[in-house]
Amino acid sequence: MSQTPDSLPKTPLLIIGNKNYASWSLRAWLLLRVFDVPFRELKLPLDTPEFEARIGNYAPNRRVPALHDGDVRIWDSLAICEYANERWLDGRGWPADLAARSRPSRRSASGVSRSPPRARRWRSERG
Ligand SMILES: N[C@@H](CCC(=O)N[C@@H](CS)C(=O)NCC(=O)O)C(=O)O
Repeated sequence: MSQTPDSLPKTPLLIIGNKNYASWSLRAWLLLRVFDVPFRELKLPLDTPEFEARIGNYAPNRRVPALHDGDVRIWDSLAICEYANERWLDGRGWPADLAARSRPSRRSASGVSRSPPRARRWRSERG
């Protein structure tokens, strides 16, 4: 572990939707599980009144996954993976190869920042 402040409890809490079709949740869950990071898991079933009622207590963006590590609150799967990589994995969470290492952030960022098709068409029409 590269950083172990005394104020942080030993067992972080990962809040997820499910592991069947909530792939964002699964990514964070898999990283922690594959590297044997001890964590507790809280499932908030997607598209339910329970999710709507409780998610705001855990994630300001009202989405899963979210990770609570003591007072540290993290949301967004890539941010969670980056945090876990530094906090518990000493860099083993990402590939050693630089080009391979750029893949997760490139895929995740382009998924979030993708222009809607209409804007793309408008740009290509204008050259
Ligand atoms: N970019 C976010 C996406 C998170 C996301 O969209 N999660 C979905 C479930 S897979 C969610 O929480 N949906 C709840 C909602 O939209 O109300 C991440 O990587 O964590």
